[in-house]
Amino acid sequence: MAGLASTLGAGAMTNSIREIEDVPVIFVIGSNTTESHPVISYSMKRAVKKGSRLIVADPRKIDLTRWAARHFQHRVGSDIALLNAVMYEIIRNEWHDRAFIDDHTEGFEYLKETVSKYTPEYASGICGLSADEIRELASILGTADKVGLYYTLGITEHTTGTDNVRTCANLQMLLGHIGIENAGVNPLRGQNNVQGACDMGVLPDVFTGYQKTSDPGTREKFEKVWGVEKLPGTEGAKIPAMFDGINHGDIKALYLIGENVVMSEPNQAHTVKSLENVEFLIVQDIFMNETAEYADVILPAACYAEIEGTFTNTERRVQRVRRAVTPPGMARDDWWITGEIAKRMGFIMEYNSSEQIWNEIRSLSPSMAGITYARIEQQGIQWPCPDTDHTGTCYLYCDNVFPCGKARFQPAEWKPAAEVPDEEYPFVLTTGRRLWHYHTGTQTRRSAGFIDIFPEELIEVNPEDAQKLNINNGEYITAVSRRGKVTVKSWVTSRVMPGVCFMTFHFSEACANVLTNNAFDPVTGTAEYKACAIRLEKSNSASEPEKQRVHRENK
Ligand SMILES: Nc1nc2c(c(=O)[nH]1)N[C@H]1C(S)=C(S)[C@@H](COP(=O)(O)OP(=O)(O)OC[C@H]3O[C@@H](n4cnc5c(=O)[nH]c(N)nc54)[C@H](O)[C@@H]3O)O[C@H]1N2
Ligand SMILES: Nc1nc2c(c(=O)[nH]1)N[C@H]1C(S)=C(S)[C@@H](COP(=O)(O)OP(=O)(O)OC[C@H]3O[C@@H](n4cnc5c(=O)[nH]c(N)nc54)[C@H](O)[C@@H]3O)O[C@H]1N2
Ligand SMILES: [Mo]
Repeated sequence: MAGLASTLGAGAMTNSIREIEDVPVIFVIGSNTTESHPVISYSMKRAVKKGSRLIVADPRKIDLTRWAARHFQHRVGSDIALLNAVMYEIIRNEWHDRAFIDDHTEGFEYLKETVSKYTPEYASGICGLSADEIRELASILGTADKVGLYYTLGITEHTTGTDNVRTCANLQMLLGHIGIENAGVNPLRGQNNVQGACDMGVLPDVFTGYQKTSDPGTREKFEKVWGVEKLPGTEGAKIPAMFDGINHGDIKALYLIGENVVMSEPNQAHTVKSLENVEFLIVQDIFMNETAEYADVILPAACYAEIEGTFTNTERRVQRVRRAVTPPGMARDDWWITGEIAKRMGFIMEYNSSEQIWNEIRSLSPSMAGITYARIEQQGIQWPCPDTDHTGTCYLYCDNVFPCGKARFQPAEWKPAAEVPDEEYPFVLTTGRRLWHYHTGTQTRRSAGFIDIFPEELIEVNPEDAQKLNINNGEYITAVSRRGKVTVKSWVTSRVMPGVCFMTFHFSEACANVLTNNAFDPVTGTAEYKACAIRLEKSNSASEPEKQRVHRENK
């Protein structure tokens, strides 16, 4: 197989949510689960009440650590060093699952060789945990009956994101904790339907159901149903390549459907330059946003409560969505707008309903073939579901049948982040979310309740650092990176360790993405949102900064 990690990197939980409650050890690495995945965090808390040991590895003292038996607070960007050392210890103590490795994997010798230099002492110098702490983590994971591993963006949003994911997969393969109930490798998917979007082929190299565009047989199948000739077999561009293409004059138009890139892409100045350079920009959104300011055309879309269709959740469950309210004004379903544009460009893309589109998708995608609207009327079904008699799949790789035969270890060497602190920019900035807000705030900043609870951006600064810089809790300070600066209120807190700061991208007045680095993982194109270098300056004005770029009525 192309490697277990690449299947997992396509991003699907191998286990189901209900399986969380019955695993002896839950290992959460790089996921702020209580704030970003509150529903799943309830399953983890219930598991702890039933006797599971929750182990958290995160550079921040996130709320989940309150339920954890152990919190390993390692440095930002050091996951590969930490996990390689854990695997070194597991192999040294012979805690690895020889039978599973012999029968179902390949490349174990290569893994063993790669991790051989990651002694706990060596890794300690990189990740900041003591060698004993690393041995303790290895012993907890290595001697457990089953470990369920859960990760999110703390693992993926690095220039080494793919290698980080592979390393998580290597660990679970080494322990034989894959292809069985409860244990596995589980990326918690972020948006309500990001799993569905990927399943629908909203990636540069696949059709629906992860069928490769490079495969001539697959292309022929789609060409027949769509009545077209010669669908391209080449890969489309990922976001960094799109912006580069615009800036080099190769890409003339950009069509954004539900992406507020000015706020959500790294290095805002670079994003804005790209939007200014593109000849034609279409923004299709449910609200006016920062990105739409640059648009030539704005197309109003209907939102989740105004449409019929399906969303696929993090455990691969395809669920029905029903229209609860009528869309306002000229807002239309996203699929309808796209179809109309296709029509005006000369291709008849005539669909009458979401169900009709879904039936075409399932006729072309074996993994979803058995999921009909009638069958998910009451409860969703988890793909793979190959036919209408199949009840769906709770956990993947059951009986150790992997997509292309054996699971391959893909060991990786630790590499530092693209930008690390130095004298001029001595702090690591890592970024993410708060419970009370959603991404670029277009939705949550319209809710009075959320604004009351969490009205503005806060930068987390460790008390030791604050004392050295004479920063008081609640004081407005300036955070500066090589790409820009923002004025932001400080939150002096030991949630972050010394040398680390944390911000979100929820507030346009002080958006972390003014500061973040647009270096990206070469395989996925995902940016290094989780690590850049900044410095903190006392702000000249002691008062609240003037609000910039607030386009919202906040009703
Ligand atoms: N309330 C709320 N919930 C959301 C969202 C939202 O905007 N608001 N967005 C949704 C979306 S799309 C997504 S993708 C998910 C994201 O879900 P998460 O990834 O859980 O959310 P983040 O806040 O990005 O948290 C990442 C975690 O990684 C840690 N971290 C930072 N650097 C490192 C590192 O180098 N190594 C490790 N191991 N950990 C590190 C951070 O301290 C943090 O705890 O959340 C989803 N849920
Ligand atoms: N610094 C930093 N930046 C990050 C991240 C991070 O951790 N740190 N995380 C990244 C991640 S994981 C994600 S997922 C992105 C999110 O980045 P975005 O997707 O750009 O953020 P959203 O605020 O969710 O913006 C989505 C837009 O879609 C609109 N919208 C909502 N529903 C619909 C709909 O049904 N139809 C249409 N047409 N529009 C709709 C909203 O109004 C909004 O303008 O941010 C990324 N950026
Ligand atoms: Mo996301």
